[in-house]
Amino acid sequence: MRDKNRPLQAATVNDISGFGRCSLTVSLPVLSAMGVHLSCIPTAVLSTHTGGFQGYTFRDLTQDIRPFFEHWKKEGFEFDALYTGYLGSAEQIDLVSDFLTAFQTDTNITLVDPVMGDHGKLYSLYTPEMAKGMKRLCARADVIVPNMTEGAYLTGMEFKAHGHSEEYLSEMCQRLMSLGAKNVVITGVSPAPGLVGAACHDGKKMEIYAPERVNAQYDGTGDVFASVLLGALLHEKSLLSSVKLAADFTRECIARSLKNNVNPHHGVDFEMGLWQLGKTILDEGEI
Ligand code: PXL
Repeated sequence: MRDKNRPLQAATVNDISGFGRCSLTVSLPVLSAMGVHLSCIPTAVLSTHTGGFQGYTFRDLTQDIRPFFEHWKKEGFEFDALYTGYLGSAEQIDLVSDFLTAFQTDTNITLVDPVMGDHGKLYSLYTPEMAKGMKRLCARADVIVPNMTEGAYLTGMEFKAHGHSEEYLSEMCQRLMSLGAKNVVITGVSPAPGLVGAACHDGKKMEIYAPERVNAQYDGTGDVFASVLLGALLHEKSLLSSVKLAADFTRECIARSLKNNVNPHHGVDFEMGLWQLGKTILDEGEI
């Protein structure tokens, strides 16, 4: 049992994209606001994320990943959750698998966000070999959080941007769980025109939460969603409550960004929502 007086602790493996709110520049503030001490293994340092800018720099940190977590192991650090995000090469995926082996316990949560692509396409630096490695990483997860594009790639199913029937979503959840993931949360689910949200499956049943869509597309929303989801799960909320909190928070951020005319490649305006998010979760209020 965790000593309730010590802060929740999580470790994440993700890149740091200097500009354009995504990966570490999202997960750190979001999880901090939710009362989680987040430790980071940066996989790469980029000047911007890769989705929408030309000429970005990319400093690969693959060689640092093992020394980082071996040092942590020697120090005896323990984590209530392990969270993996954007990975830049097949080699990184294998290293992250070793990181999970080193820190997984019977009680901690492993959340794998199989960051591979969006809008029906793989990200520019993604290779088929990496997609294969990502399947193996998903097998090690308590929770995976693919979007519709990633769900389609991981299962071999047809990508559909909208019109997701219960049968289609249920088939995708089943196939994702057959990779080995215990719980599945698929984002970007649109069961009817004008609605968007997520489908979640805990191995027993599937539930869909799809509120009214805000008509805009922003980069980095997958990282906002996954970070809030993990924060809520760490606070022992149910899978469905956590999905609702993550979907509602992400939706509010998109609405605020649209209202403030934020460039979609700059990521969402989440900063102004953090205090309310922290209050909701730390007050132990109904969510
Ligand atoms: O938000 C996903 C993401 C994370 N990291 C990098 C990316 C992207 C999406 O484009 O390019 C570097």
